[in-house]
Amino acid sequence: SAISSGLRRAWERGEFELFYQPQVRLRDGEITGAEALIRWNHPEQGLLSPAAFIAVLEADSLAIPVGEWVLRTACGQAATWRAATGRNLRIGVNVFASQFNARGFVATVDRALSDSGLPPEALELEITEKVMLHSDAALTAPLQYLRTRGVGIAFDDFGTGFASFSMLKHYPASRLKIDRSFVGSGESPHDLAIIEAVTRLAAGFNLGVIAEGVETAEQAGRMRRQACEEGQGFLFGQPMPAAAFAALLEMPG
Ligand code: G
Ligand code: G
Ligand code: MN
Ligand code: NA
Repeated sequence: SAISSGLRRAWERGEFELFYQPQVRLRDGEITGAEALIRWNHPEQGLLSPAAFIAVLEADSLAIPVGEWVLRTACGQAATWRAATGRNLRIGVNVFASQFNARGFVATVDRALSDSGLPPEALELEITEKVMLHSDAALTAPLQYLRTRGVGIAFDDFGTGFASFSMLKHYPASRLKIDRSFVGSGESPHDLAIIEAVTRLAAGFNLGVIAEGVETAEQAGRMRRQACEEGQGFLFGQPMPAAAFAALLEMPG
């Protein structure tokens, strides 16, 4: 397809770029890190969201090389920001299904860490249920190894899938990311009940919690009262180019 050959060219020409969206401690608004989000800088169409091309990347076996580039770029960027600010910033990196299921995934993560000098604790891999469902129990061991090394494992879009509990039981996590569909409309008693259940679940498993899609101060306050430590969303910042995130950290370049 057109998008398919376009993506291969984009990869060869270096048209992918990482944007960064701040993650914030709800108690005091302090930036704790960022989630890296890929964009395609299309020569004619401008910035394209991954929603439009992730499936094609997966189908064309580009997800593994592009995913490795995302990981290495994000780790390098985070190491630079940590060195420049002296702050204990974390970077969240989304993992493609085929990347996660490929042999050598753990080695790729290890190499990204050692080449960048980023401490394992500063990296959080974001894994969705969709990524997990296509994997088998054999993947528990690599994830366990990464956790043991200190790498964070966040369950992304938590609560939206059919197997959230099963994931918790079978894979090691360090944090739950409450999906924005529960956060954004949290005035409804049903959404509130889900948020309460997820934060209680997190406490029971000794995991951190972060709310996604926080758009208003009311939502941030509500999440804080529900014992959710951190938030991410348009209230704190849109996904932005690296230079803009650096400016937000009040550092040069
Ligand atoms: O940033 P945006 O809303 O356009 O992201 C759309 C979707 O693409 C989200 O589900 C997000 O998790 C996913 N995504 C964004 N960047 C990456 C990436 O670098 N790797 C993977 N695997 N998924 C990403
Ligand atoms: O699936 P994942 O959670 O990784 O997707 C992150 C996506 O959510 C990003 O592409 C980003 O554009 C989008 N996003 C981030 N914050 C907000 C928000 O406050 N509101 C909405 N509607 N979308 C958001
Ligand atoms: Mn994510
Ligand atoms: Na999400």
